[in-house]
Amino acid sequence: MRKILLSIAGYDPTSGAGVLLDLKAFEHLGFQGMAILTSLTSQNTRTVKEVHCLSPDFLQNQYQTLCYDISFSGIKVGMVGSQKNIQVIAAILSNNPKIPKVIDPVFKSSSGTWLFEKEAIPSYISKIRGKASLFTPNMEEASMISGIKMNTPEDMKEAAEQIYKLSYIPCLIKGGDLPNQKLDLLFDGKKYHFFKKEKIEKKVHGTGCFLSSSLLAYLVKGNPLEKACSLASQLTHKAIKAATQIGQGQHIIHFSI
Ligand code: PXL
Repeated sequence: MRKILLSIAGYDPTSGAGVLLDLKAFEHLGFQGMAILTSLTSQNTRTVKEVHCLSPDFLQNQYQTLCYDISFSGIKVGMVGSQKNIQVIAAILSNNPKIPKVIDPVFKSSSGTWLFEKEAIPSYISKIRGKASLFTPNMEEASMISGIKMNTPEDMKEAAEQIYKLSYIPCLIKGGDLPNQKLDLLFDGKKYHFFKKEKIEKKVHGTGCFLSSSLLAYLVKGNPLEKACSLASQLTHKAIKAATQIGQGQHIIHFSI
């Protein structure tokens, strides 16, 4: 029987991000994907028009109903939508201490719309403290959490260390667009590991969702953290190269990769 991975995230009707993309990544790597929703969005490949957050009670209800029947081998958290949902998500993470869990913070869409309350970021971090295997902010999110602007690999190290101190979760700062190079940085609480990346001049939606979902899948397959990051980073690179412009806005990841 295929192992089951759970995504707790938002709905993007283009399938370019959120639960629809997470499920595709899980299935691509040989898992059965399931999802419970924090929020619905009205969007196309150009812009996010509206966000509708689902209530914490309904989020809890979706989880309870599903977990009464199903056992999960891994959990990924994406768009939380509203600070009201964090308490429920933190309890779900605590209820599953033994399985890999990846948290991908989603504060803003790639087209620039806020998808979370900015002032609630410190409370978000404190509520998830120590509750996951990996935390995967992009450069902008890492800056918002740590208060550190990053221009060099040393700045990235400082930010990752600060985020680890606040969250007590190993941290992968992804999409590190520095002046002369592109790097991801993993800090596991002790060691730093940089992953060098080739720059691709393409605006692709949902790369963070895809990276964090594939990372969860690689962790559940039994890979150690550094290896899982490297494999997920390679697959995401391939997915970005293959992404196409289906509408008039950002490119979308699909699975002819
Ligand atoms: O890419 C971040 C993201 C994640 N999840 C959902 C989204 C977006 C961006 O628009 O809509 C549901």
